[in-house]
This record gives sequence, C-alpha cells and structure tokens, in this order.
Amino acid sequence: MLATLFLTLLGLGGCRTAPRNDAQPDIIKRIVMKKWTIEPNRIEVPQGGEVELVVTTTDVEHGIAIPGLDIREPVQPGKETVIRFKANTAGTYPMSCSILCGTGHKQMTGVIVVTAAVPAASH
Ligand SMILES: [Cu+2]
Repeated sequence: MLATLFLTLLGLGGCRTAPRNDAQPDIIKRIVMKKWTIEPNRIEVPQGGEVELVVTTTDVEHGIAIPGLDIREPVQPGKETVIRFKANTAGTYPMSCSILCGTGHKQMTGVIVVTAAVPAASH
C-alpha cells in the first residue's frame, strides 16, 4: 500500500533527481554507512526485482562498492546516493566501502543477496 502511494506521488511529477535507470523500483532499501559499519550488512532482494538503494553516511565520506553488480559510487555527508539495478542473477554479492576512511575501513563490508525466484504460491 505504501509503495503504491509512493509510486503515485512520483507519477504526479515530484522533482526528484533521476537515477541512471528510469525503471520504477519494486524494492527500495536504505543503507547507512558510518565508521565502521554498513547497516544493514545483509540485504535480500528477489531475483528479477528492480531495486533502488538509497545510501547515506552519518559521518565522513564513504563509498559504496558492489563489484558483482558493477556498482561503485561515492557517498557524501548530507546527500543521498541513489542507485538502481535489476537483480537479474541470483547470488551473493559482496559490498564494501570504496573510499579509505580510517583504521576500520576494511570492516565496512556486507552482502546483497539476490534470492532465486520462487513460485507465486509462497507469497
Ligand atoms: Cu568507509
């Protein structure tokens, strides 16, 4: 219901900056980066879904890198980094911070899990 409302509002012509991929997202996930975690550090999305990631930082500049999905974007304080992708292939895609941000930089890791499509009956 909320998603429908959100999409309706978008359809009415909000002045949102357009991400690279203009397909409407099925799934929107927020990611918060900070010294030295990525929260949540595990995100599951269903195969075939149009996914939007909204990434923010609560301290310094970080970067979100998901090499298996060809994603690498800076994440700056006070801004939302909006990334869209289609989850074509099931699997586990490691994500990490791509900008050296201090001693705990290497701890900033997580995974995007694209779960294989299942029969509709299970929904
Ligand atoms: Cu970082």
